[in-house]
Amino acid sequence: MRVKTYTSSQIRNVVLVGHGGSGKTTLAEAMLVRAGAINRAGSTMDHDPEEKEKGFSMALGLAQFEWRDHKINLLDSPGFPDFIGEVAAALRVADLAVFVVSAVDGVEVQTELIWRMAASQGVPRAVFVNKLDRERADFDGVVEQLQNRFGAGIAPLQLPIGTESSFHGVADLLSDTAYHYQDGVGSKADMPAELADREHEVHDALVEGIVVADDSLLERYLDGDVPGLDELAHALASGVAAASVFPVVCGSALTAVGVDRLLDLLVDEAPSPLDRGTFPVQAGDLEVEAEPDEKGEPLAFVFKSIADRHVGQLSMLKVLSGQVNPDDHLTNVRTGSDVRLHTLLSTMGGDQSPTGAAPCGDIVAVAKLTDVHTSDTLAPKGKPVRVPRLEMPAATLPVAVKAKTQADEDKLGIALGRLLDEDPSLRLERNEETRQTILWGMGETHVRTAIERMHRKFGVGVDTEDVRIAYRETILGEADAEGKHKKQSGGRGQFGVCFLKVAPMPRGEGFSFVDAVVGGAIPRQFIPAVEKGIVETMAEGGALGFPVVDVRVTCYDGKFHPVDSDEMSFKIAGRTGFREACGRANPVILEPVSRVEITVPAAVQGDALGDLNSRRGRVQGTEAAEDGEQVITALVPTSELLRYAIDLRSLSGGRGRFLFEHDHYEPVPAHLTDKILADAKQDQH
Ligand SMILES: Nc1nc2c(ncn2[C@@H]2O[C@H](COP(=O)(O)OP(=O)(O)OP(=O)(O)O)[C@@H](O)[C@H]2O)c(=O)[nH]1
Ligand SMILES: [Mg+2]
Repeated sequence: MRVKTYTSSQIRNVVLVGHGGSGKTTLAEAMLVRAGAINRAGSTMDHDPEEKEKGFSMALGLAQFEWRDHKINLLDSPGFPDFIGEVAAALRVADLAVFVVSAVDGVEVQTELIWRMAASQGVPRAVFVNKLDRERADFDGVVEQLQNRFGAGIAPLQLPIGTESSFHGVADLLSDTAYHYQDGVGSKADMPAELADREHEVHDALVEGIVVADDSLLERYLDGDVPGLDELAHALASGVAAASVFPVVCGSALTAVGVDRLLDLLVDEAPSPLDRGTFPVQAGDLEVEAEPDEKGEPLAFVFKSIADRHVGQLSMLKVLSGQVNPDDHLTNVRTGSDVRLHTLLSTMGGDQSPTGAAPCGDIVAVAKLTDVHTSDTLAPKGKPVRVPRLEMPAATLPVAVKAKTQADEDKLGIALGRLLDEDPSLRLERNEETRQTILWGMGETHVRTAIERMHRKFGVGVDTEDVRIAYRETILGEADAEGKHKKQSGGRGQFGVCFLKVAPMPRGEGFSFVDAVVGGAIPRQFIPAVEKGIVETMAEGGALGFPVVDVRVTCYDGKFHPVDSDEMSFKIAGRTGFREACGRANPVILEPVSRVEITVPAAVQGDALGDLNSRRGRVQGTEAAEDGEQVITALVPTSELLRYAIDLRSLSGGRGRFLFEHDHYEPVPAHLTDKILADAKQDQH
């Protein structure tokens, strides 16, 4: 089989991003149909059974195809906020993010958030205003919104021809050309008379927008010399690559109007991987800039791993420098192990086919790499440069997971590992205090689909349960008790008595044991047994049943029997004495309190503060941030944060985000104690 090879400048890495339901997947498939890569739209990009069933995308889809002698590596990303991790991975490897915006719904929350993510990473951007065939589609309105929100770089390159159900073409402003569509294919046509005046006006505005980005062009323009089409297109491409100009085109993914013009835009105006310039890598402790070099040594980054039903594990690589060939040996920089690549694969949704060498900038899939995970760097032996790991937004919704059966239990660890490799926006935590395994996700849908996927892909049944809070207990007062263990049964008996005094210690000090026994009331060799009994009880649970902290125990007296006393007897005496003393020393439950940093639009700050108040939060400060946002810092009991990810999303219309970490323990208010004790009892049954 002969496989066509491409140079780096013929490669375009493009991701479709935007709010859920704006038409990304439909557009991706329309592009594939138009380019002749598939025959029929409908099942290439959302090929996962879950995606088919739910009708929206949950994971990155990749389709690699040709348009006008260029290789387009097209990534389709999910718009649903729970799957933002997929967008983060795609933005790392894409050289252009095409924002798909519905002409009916306008610029929506997720579009704004992703725009901000892309901007912070300097990713070049363009906009496809979609659904112009629909009722109430408003191209001008969307352009105005784009300009208001994203600034002067927004450059509309087209105007729609016809409206709503009669929408049938696009007018290219740069070339002054109209395209009319028949069955998804555009052909040049006369500029409609009703558009001519408007077209001229917008054309001039566009030319001015482009020439200001280029000093020499601007000078000539001011001298009355209007640059030619090629020069303008060239200047536009530089602006796009520099992420300072954001072209806006339009169409309908459903009727395939404007889709081929979008493909042309990718070839003519989108940067190749070489145009993106240097990228940061870590060489030892140093961060340095590396160059995408077609002739350099190979360097590849794993941006996505997929557990595929047919081929097993698939690793998606972007070749950041050099060329990667089938059967190459590279080193996994994380582990130092040799990695043999075998066959390189080209991807069309859920299908793969063998392909040849991957030049600098290309994206390629490789099956069954041993111990290679998402975010790994592959480099030649002895060249240990490392590409920074993917940075994922914080997963803030916890759910406790538990294997359904023993057979599931045996496979759980491995399955969770593979799940996290496939989706690094999930996080796993083992809480030894509550003996729960916690899966953290971005939202309810995220964790639910992760659990479904564990079942479907790895055959592991998982139940979820409420997350238990790691309560502890301490004492507020001092008290004494006698711990006595006495047993007479047949032969040798058991006997040990200790007198204990317990007293509170400052928070975080843990435990101290004072041996104040005098006159041999307890023989020396048994005193450590008393302490051991106390330490064990502290861990197992004190008077209220929770692990005990911050207590000083003084053992000040005791009794023994020359024959019956032994270590075990004193250990048990220590346990009973300690538990009893604590019960008399005003025991209280301690709860974990987290430090939370919440970012919300200023408009909902009041609501967010009111909500924190109802969660027993104590606000530490508020501060204005960029883009009219406010950052609130607060101390909030951790038990009040378990569903905050869901509540903050609805409270802020999807715009709020937060981070939190454990800060300290403090006593639970008295009115909540009974409920916590009742819940804890329930959990034990
Ligand atoms: N009328 C019309 N409907 C469209 C167009 N593009 C997409 N749709 C419809 O909009 C709905 C959502 O389309 P998708 O392509 O799944 O949207 P998406 O952006 O991939 O959605 P997520 O994967 O959830 O982010 C589907 O019912 C499509 O048929 C269009 O240009 N015109
Ligand atoms: Mg989709």
